[in-house]
Amino acid sequence: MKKYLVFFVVCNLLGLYASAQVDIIQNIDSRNIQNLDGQWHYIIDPYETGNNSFYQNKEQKSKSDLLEYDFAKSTMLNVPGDWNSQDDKLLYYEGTVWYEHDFNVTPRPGKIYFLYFKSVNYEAAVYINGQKAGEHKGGFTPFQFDVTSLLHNGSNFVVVKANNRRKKENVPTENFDWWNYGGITGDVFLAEMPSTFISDYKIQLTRSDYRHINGFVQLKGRQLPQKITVAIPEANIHTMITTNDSGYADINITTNKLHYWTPENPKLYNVIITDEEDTVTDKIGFRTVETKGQDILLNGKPVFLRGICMHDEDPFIPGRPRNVSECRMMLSWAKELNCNFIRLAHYPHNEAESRLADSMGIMLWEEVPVYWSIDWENSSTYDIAQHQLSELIARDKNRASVIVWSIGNETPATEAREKFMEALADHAHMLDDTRLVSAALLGHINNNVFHLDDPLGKKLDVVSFNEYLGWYSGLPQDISKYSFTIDYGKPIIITETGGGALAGFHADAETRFSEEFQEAIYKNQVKLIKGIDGLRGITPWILVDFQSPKRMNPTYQDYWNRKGLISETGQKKKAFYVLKSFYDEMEKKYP
Ligand code: GCB
Repeated sequence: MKKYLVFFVVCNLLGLYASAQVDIIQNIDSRNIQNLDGQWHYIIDPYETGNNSFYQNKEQKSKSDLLEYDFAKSTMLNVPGDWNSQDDKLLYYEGTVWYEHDFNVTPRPGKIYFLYFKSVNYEAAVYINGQKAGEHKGGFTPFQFDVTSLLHNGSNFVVVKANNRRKKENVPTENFDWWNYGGITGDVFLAEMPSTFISDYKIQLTRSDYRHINGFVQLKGRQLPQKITVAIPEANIHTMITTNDSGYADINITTNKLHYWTPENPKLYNVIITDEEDTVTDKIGFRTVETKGQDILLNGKPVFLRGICMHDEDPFIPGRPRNVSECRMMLSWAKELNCNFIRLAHYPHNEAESRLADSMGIMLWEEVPVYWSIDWENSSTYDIAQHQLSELIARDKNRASVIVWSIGNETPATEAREKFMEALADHAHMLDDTRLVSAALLGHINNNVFHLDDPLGKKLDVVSFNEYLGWYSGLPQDISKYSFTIDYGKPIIITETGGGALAGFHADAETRFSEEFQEAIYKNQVKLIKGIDGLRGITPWILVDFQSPKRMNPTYQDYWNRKGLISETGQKKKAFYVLKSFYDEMEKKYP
């Protein structure tokens, strides 16, 4: 066993990873923020020429000054937004792009200022007025820097070096089946916080106790300890707690006044937290999720997850969604399919999606990009995977919609991978014991039997796997010949199945990429999987066609993965209706 494996197993035993702190302000949108979104100047820098100078954002002072860059004269990109969809030169670009943006602020004495990024893919180095504010790795989760001491009164500038180059040791690694959208893909805010502020909180029901709200509040700042009130006025809850010297306080509230959050009635409560200087209001739903034998119980009642997979891509741009209405469009398509569940593959999505899912009544599977064969033996790869998981859980831990944390997708079982993934599963359980932990596993096929015996299944609350019978193995008409062996005694979710079709291309059910071929896969899959004992949900691959550099067939794909039930122009394929009628049937079985 490699040294680092021993190290992180020991660290986990000692609980050291428990202290892997993620400092992000909870519920940033509802804080006192200055929105820095808009047009930012940019410079494409494939050779990293700007490393020692661009952060200074120099201007030419005299006519003889030599300056080989000039942000003020450079063109602009919209923030938030990936760069690939905004400039033809950047469609396939992987490397460094420098961003620059001017803003005005009048810092007030006693306040603390944070520069907050919702997501920058993949590495970001951030400078304010020529001084380094900090660095971040990981393309999908939020991060912030305390910039109080870097701000000037009046005009300020921020420079961001963003780099999306794929690397073996990154998470995801070099090989993945989606577009490597680069840049500042999420909102950017300057948050003004009081000298002691509510930094973080978790307010959720305990795993199987419908009457017990559990969690914590974390204050940061100068005047600690402090008294805090937590109020849920509609449920007649007003609780007073006092933090310790580090600003931390546990929340324990017993109540029988709550209406529980369900997909059918996604009830959200205003929750108001107040300390001596700060107040934050959130909308939180209360529900329990647990497993019992092979059942998944939501508020104690067995559910069947009528799901679909989704990438975080608006097909009409095409690119990363930039606002709430684009996210709503995607979630509404899932609703039309009669889904009550979405797998947000394969990385953390735009935060708006979990907020929308809370209010639209959709349960979610959220995932980190531990995808295919990453660099299992590299300790810094483990650290970045774990950090992304911590950041995702830190961001979305108050969302009732999120019921599953997924620690990865299709990771081939080896000894090194086993240690890595087990540590990640422990980490997810340790950070949040109110949700289920899973991963999309791989099976193997022998004599028409699909075996699932990945040892990682033992660590997971729900056993999930991907299978492409009828597409990567055999043809649609062969599907009925297969059977499954899965022996964990846990609930099972099929996290991927399906096949590709070019919308509008019609032929017989044996013609690859025809809508009829895809339809036959869905018809036969639905019949086959009904026989799986313990099947408690499916999330076929995928709601909408998505861009992928790995899909190069010029006739049918043209750099689009065509396994969507809806095309990139919004056209529903025949298979959409097959899955919808299966879901209508399952809804009746699990009312
Ligand atoms: C998979 C992957 C998914 C791919 C899909 C495909 O198993 O999990 O990311 O896009 O197959 O289309 O092959």
